Amino acid sequence: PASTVLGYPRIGPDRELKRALESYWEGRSSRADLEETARRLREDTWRRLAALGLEGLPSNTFSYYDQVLDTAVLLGAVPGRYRHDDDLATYFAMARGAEGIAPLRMTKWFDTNYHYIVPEIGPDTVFSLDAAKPLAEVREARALGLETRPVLVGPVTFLLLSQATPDSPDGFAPLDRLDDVVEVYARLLAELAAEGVGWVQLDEPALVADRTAADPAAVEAAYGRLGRLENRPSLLVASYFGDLGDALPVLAGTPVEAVGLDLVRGTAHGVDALAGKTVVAGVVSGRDVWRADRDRALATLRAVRERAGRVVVSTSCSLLHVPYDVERETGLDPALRRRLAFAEQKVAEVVELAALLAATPGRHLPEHFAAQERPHTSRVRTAEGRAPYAVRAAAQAEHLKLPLLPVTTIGSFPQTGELRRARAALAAGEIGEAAYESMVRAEIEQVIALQERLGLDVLVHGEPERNDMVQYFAEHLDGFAVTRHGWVQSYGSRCTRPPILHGDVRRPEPITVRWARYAQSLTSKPVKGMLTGPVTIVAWSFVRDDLPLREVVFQVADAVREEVGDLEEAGIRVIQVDEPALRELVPLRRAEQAAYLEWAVAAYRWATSGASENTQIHTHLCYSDADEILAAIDALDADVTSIESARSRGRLLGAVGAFPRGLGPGVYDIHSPRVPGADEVERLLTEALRTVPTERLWVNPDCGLKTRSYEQVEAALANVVEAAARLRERYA
Ligand code: THG
Ligand code: ZN
Repeated sequence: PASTVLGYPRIGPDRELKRALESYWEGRSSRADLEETARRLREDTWRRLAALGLEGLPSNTFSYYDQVLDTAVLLGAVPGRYRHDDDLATYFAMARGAEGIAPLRMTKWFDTNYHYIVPEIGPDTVFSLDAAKPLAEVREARALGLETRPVLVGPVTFLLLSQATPDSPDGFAPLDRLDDVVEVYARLLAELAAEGVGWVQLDEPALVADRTAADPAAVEAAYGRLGRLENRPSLLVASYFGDLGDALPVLAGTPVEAVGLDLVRGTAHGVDALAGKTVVAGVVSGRDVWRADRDRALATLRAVRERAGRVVVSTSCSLLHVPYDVERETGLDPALRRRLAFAEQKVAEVVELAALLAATPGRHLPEHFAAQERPHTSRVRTAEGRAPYAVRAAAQAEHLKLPLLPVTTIGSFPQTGELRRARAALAAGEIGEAAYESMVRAEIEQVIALQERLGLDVLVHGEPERNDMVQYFAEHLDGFAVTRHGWVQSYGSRCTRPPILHGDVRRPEPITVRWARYAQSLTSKPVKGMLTGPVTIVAWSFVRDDLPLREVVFQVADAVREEVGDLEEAGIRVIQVDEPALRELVPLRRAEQAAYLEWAVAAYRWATSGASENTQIHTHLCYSDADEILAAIDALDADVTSIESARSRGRLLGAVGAFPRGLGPGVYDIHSPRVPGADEVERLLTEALRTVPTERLWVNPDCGLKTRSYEQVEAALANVVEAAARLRERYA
């Protein structure tokens, strides 16, 4: 085929799959209903792609939850504790947990905002082939008259993204099981060949990041073996999110027929090694929402064809990361809309480029089309640092008069369904601003009253007026546009609607001051201002590509800095600025990581260092490795850092040492419905006091409370307050 895509969104143009999943999980609909919705989504997608003229159609890009989880099921890597006689129950138990059984870990998919389920592989994991899903989809498409190319996570990436089972011996790594896993893939290829499948795509994105030296050897072992199979479909091995690096020549040396390259995030470097193979050239970005630069793409395609021989035009990665169709965004400024391309438009671009490439004779073009870098003056921002921590701590102790072991929460409270419905009703124009605002006011009053009654020390307003922690700010900043239907799957049934950052960012007026001031007017206890950091706002948006990322982030940091100032003006004495995406933007290539962290941290400090020494700056960091988190906490220089620690408490506390600032290792695991008792919390705090100085220990849950019920929250917080009071007695 002359044109293809590596993958396509599956949540549904109107999130049909989300609704079908949630309805099935809540017992409001049957398995047959869910399967019918899924079948219709697959059919609609195949028909649409065929109608757009795409020649190579992918299958098996649909998933009820996640493609890595699907691969674990395909290989029989299902830990015993999840097994049910019903295969769908087993699948969802792995993804979401079951009665008293925690789900498999979830983590982000490379540097995207998509999250995958982490398989558990041990030395004694028994692999077995369950090819039902890819085979069924090939047959389903064939019944529609369409031949498809099944897409699978490749064996090397699958094992590199897995984690060892808890009882694995030290030194064991899932990649140790490569030979056994490759044997299952060999059987799968034989079954697909028997099914008359012409091509199979094996995704190996793990090869683009810096990996241990083991990986080229693993590539050679896996694709040498699979390539030499007599009875198999043609193999396309696709990498994306960067360059294949030293894995490229290794792959070139194996008998696979085609290699997919990400020519947006990566380059055509070394493509000569692929002479004789087909290069699936990913020139249309699967990650951003901008129309492709056609001439530049064409130049790249011709250069690749000259050096490698056969070329298929493709997207740089799966289109899973972009919304479905920008034509539906009738509310967008037409001038902006013309610059945008979502999944549908990108398929059309791939088809058009394939036609152009085939039509015009290959005139030699400059190999690397000189990108028109737009001259820009990066503003110099003298981030005069804040006063040293000791000075700030003394000023804040004086100013805030907090008790020892202050109790606070992370920000969100359970959101009542009626509030979500009210927000939808407001958006649909069914209720007016006044009615909606009186609901928000009532909600804030309830949340403040609850925290007062429970005896917390630093309160939050519960964020009832906010939808998503990024979209909310984007809606109030110039330079951003928000979509109505531009949903993108983040994990399982959960989606985000990334704002589009298309121009210079400016803050026309205060964003959060009104509700913060209102909440503060209800209590004498300090209420935290809640802001999202500049790196996260940019990381979870679609970003303009005509300015360096650093410059864009600093523009947003200017806006956050102004908001901090206005909150202080309004009498807010504690302000939390969260950067959960700080690590998401860390470049995959180690060599680029230090430079990124340097400017990302500088942007955060720029956003917060305008605050007076009396103002206490908090930040919250979700679960991550202790040592990484320490470097970040230190560099961000927040006065207080709350950290999710339910799953790594020991390591984290061991690592923090004599922590130089306020620290709140979570004492309530909000991922579980279980309510911790006061004794348990007292033990956790006593243990923390072994490494965190008494006057710097904060008491807080692991993370936001929006996924819990009010009943659980009230009981848990009461126990947390009780435990802190007991320790205060003892340490007073
Ligand atoms: N917002 C954004 N990205 C995120 C998070 C977030 N990435 C990482 C982390 N949190 C996990 N991802 C999500 C994404 C979406 C949701 C929860 C966690 C979620 N979405 C609502 C839904 O699908 O029903 C819709 C929210 C909305 O109305 O915008 O709950 O928090 N950007
Ligand atoms: Zn968190």
